[in-house]
Amino acid sequence: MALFSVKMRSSALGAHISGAERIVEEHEVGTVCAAMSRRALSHGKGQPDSITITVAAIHGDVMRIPALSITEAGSRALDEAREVVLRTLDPLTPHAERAWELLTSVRDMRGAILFDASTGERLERDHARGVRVTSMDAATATGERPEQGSGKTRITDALVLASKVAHHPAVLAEVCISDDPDYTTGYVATQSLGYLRVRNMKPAGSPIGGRLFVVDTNDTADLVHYLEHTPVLVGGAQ
Ligand code: PML
Repeated sequence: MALFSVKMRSSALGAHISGAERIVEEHEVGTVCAAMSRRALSHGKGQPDSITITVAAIHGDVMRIPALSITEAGSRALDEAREVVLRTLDPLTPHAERAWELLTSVRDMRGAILFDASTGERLERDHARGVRVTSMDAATATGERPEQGSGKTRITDALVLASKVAHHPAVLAEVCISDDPDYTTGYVATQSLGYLRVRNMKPAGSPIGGRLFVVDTNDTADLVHYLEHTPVLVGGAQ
């Protein structure tokens, strides 16, 4: 069965607005491209002036991994959200506060910050762009999913991405704050903790946000290659 990777990214005046990733069968390509463009045009961050959709055949194997389990932190305000994140990162890096400061000072990044656990330095080559995680989907995409719209919700997309990221042994944790001004729930994820949803990660209406991966590696190139290129299906029967 031929599988295709479908990627969308949208921008306005050169600033990133949104992105989406699917892995689908050939007969789903048209529907998914149409759904992705509709979705790009109705994003909370505003109207894009450019939408790029790329379709590429996947040659070779697709990795299948389990989804992280989802739990909720129940944080009622920004300082409680910050505490949840710092409590999770503290055992993993002596620079947890710096990680939080960094993530709450960025916006409109296409990709994620790679944050060195031991030094607190950024490892990604392009700080404005970050490292974009691509080539992934929920395993249910291939055949079992009803054909209406893209069939994806924000949480499913985030869980798929977080599961792919956490699966690499160099990644100790991920923190995500949505850069959609209308969406204030984010998450912190690790392989052992799972996907912990954290409400009130930022004030309503704020454009800040992005993703930060706390990593421990001597081989950044291998990690970036996995994040950007290895096709991964998440969940379903392994
Ligand atoms: C985004 O806006 O793409 C980030 C989504 C984070 C989802 C957090 C959640 O509700 O679980």
